[in-house]
Amino acid sequence: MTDLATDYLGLDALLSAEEIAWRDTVRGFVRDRIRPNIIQWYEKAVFPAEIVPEMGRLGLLGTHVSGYGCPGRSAVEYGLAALELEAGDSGLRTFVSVQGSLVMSAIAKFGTETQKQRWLPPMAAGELIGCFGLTEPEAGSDPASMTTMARRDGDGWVINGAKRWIGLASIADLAVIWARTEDGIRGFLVPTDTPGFTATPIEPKLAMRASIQCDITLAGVRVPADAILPGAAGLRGPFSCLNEARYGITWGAMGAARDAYEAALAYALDRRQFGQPIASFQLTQEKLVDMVLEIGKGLLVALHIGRMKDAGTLLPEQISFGKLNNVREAIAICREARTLLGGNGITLDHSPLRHANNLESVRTYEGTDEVHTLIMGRAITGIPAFS
Ligand code: TGC
Repeated sequence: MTDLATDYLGLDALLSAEEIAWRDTVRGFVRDRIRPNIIQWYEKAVFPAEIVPEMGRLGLLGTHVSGYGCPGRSAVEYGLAALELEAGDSGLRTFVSVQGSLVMSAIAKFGTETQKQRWLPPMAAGELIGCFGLTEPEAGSDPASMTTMARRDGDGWVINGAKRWIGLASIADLAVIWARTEDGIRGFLVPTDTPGFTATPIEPKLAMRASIQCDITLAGVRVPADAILPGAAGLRGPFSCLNEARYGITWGAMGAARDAYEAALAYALDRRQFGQPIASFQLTQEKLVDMVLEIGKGLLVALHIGRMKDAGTLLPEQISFGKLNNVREAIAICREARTLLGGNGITLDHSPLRHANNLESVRTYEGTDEVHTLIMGRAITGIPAFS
C-alpha cells in the first residue's frame, strides 16, 4: 500500500506530535489486545471484561474528564482514541463511550464533590464499571416520554420502572438512572447490587456481539437522598451526556470505515480473477476511491468538530452533523468493502461485515438518523418537526 492509500489527504499534518503519539499508542493497544481476539469475542458474544483495567491504565476511561484520577485529555485526543478503538470493534469503543462519555461525564458534570471522589477514580482505573439508563422499552427516540418514576420516601427515593438497551448493565457496578420525579427528570446514582435492581442481557444479537446490552428492571429500588445528581434537572442533563457520546461516535465510525476499507484494499491487491488482481479492475478502483473520499471527508468533519469542542464553541446541533454523516457513510463503506471480498466477505475472517453489523447499532443509538436529521432541520428552519 502507498502512503496515499493510508492517509490520502495527509491529515496527520493537522495533528500535533503529542496527538499522533497518543493515537499510535491506542492503535498499538488495538493491534495487540483487540485484533488477535475480536473474532472469538464476536463469535462467542463475549465482552472481554479482563481488558477493562488495561484500558484504565492506558487512559481510555474518562479520557477527557479532568481531575479525580481521570486523564484530562483534549476532545481531539478522545476522538482519536475512539477512532482507533472502533477500527478494532464498535463494541469495545461503545464500552469506552458508555463508561467515559455517559457515566463518568454525568458524575463529573452534575455530581457532588463526594460523588465525584467516590466514583470517578475507580471508574477511570477500570476497577468499577458504569452504565447509563435513559432509554426505555417505550421511550427510545423520545426520552421525554419516559415512565420510570422516582418518588420521595422518607429521607430517600424509591425508583420503579424499566430501561432497555443499556450497555454493560449486567456487569456494571453503578447505574446512572434517569427518572421522572415531581420536579421533572432527574438522575440517580444506583449501585447495581441495590435490592430491586435487575439487569438481563438482550440476546441473541446480530450486532455489537463483543459488547453487552441489557434490559433493566427497577422494582422498588430504594436509594438515599444523596444518590441524586444535584446538577442535572430536566432532559438537559442526559442530553449533555449524549453530546459527549455522539461526539465520540463521529470519530469512531470513521475507524470502522477505515478498517473495512483497508481490509478491502489488501484483499483486492491480493485476490486474482480473470488472470489479474481485482484491484486492477476499474469498477474495483472506483469503489476504493469512493471509500477514500468519504473517509477523508469524515475525518475532516470529526477533526473540525473536535477542534471546536476543545475551543468551547461547538453546538449540540453541530455534533448531529458529525454523527449523522459519519455513521451513514461508514456503514455504506463497510457494506461496499464487503462486496470486494465476495463470498469470503461474509465470514468472520474479514472485518467489513462485522463492522457493518455493529454500525447498525451505532446508527440507531445516541440518536437515530431520523432524530439527527430533525435536529439539523430544526436548527436550519427554526421549526421542530419531531411530531
Ligand atoms: P427539547 O425540547 O429539544 O430539549 C429538552 C431540554 O434539553 C435541552 N437539550 C439539550 N441540551 C444539551 N444538549 C443537547 N443535545 C440537547 N438537546 C436538547 C433543551 O435545551 C431543553 O432544555 P431546557 O432547559 O429548555 O428544558 O427536547 P425534545 O424532547 O423536544 O427533544 C427532541 C429530540 C428528538 C431532539 C430528543 O428527544 C433526542 O435527542 N432524542 C434522541 C434520544 C437519544 O439519542 N437516545 C439514545 C439514548 S442512548 C442511551 O441511552 C445509551 S446507548 C449506549 C449504551 O448504553 O450502550
